Amino acid sequence: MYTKSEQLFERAQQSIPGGVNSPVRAFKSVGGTPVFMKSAKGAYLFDADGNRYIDYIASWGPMILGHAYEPVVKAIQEKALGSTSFGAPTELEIEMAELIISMVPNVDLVRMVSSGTEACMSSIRLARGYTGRNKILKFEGHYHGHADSFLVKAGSGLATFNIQTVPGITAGVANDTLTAAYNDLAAVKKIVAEHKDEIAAIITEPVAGNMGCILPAPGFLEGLRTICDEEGIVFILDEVMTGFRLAAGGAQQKLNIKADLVTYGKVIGGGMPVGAFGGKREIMQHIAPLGNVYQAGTLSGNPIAMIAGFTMLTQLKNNPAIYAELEAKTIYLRNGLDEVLKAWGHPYIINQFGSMISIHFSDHAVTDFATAAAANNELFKKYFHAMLKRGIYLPPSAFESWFLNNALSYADLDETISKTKESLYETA
Ligand code: HOZ
Repeated sequence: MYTKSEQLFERAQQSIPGGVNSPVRAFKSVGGTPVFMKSAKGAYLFDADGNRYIDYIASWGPMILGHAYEPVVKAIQEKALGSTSFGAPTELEIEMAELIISMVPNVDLVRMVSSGTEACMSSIRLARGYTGRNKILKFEGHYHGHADSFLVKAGSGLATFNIQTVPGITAGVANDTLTAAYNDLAAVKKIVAEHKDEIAAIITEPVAGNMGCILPAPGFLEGLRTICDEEGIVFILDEVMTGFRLAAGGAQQKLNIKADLVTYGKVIGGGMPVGAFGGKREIMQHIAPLGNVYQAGTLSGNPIAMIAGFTMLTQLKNNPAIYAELEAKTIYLRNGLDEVLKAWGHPYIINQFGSMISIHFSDHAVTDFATAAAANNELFKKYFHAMLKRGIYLPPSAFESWFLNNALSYADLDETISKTKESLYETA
């Protein structure tokens, strides 16, 4: 007897590569059939078979207030009556830019795009155009979308599927991407010294979320900031996951760190396909039509995406208590998981920052890609499936962070903790 998800996956594979439109969804690394979703409300996902799951991916970040959040849904419905796209400027785009600038430190100008990939891709083009240099430095296990330059030693799906080299990326592009281990400031200094006046940008996730959740070591981000200042390198913070999630002003606010350019993604659209990059006027004014660094898009500033994002960001700006509530819930979950994992007696590490958290089955601290990859990810697969069958939807990879949403109740968290206990004893 096949489930509806199994039937849909079988059918999907006839017309969609691998049956999915983004690789991590295929469950390839954890095995089994991806669950096909039908709807979601608040903290719960409902699949095609009618099963309910407590959701810990929140559409990979954006559903901070829970799914189908009523003010956002209503705003989209009303806006759609006035057309879904113009390809011409609207007042709403100005309101959105003004709102972002009012919430985020260090942003004088902001350009809307349609995804985090576009935002990161455009930010490094801008950094190259601004500095006249070609190389960028990124960190192993970080994922900045799927633009060519970023697919060198990347996290997320590439780590999940152990893709070391991506066919289609030219040697020239790969040579212009330098990499260092996250949290290794000495390695960064060495690379920068070896490539004096060649590096246009250092780009980093402030809190890594594409190899599980990994925190910046004390002084690491500050050290990068200093190196960039000394060497004339553009410091880019990829806040696709952390922006508007860790605080209204993102990681910049929460960690008191200043970027030259900052990139945003899905969160900024309340779940609609949106991204943005922004920063200092001195750099941003090189973007066309002010400058010659070209970047464009018919759907940039799309009215439906803008109203969804504007409505959600307004809620976040007006209710800063949400961040304390979310963090308190995440700490409650961490403490509960810690208790059951400790009693279980096998090695584990919980990394948590704000409303991002993940478990690595490891006996040593997980601080970078090498330590994340050395964890017992076979055990993670078993844990994932044991949780899934108990109605808890975790990221289908140990190389992804979990994201909490504020619709989660303490009863949901208790259920997650008790089901973790059952799952652990079932898996090992
Ligand atoms: N890149 C996303 C997580 N880091 C996964 C996107 C998806 O598969 O939907």
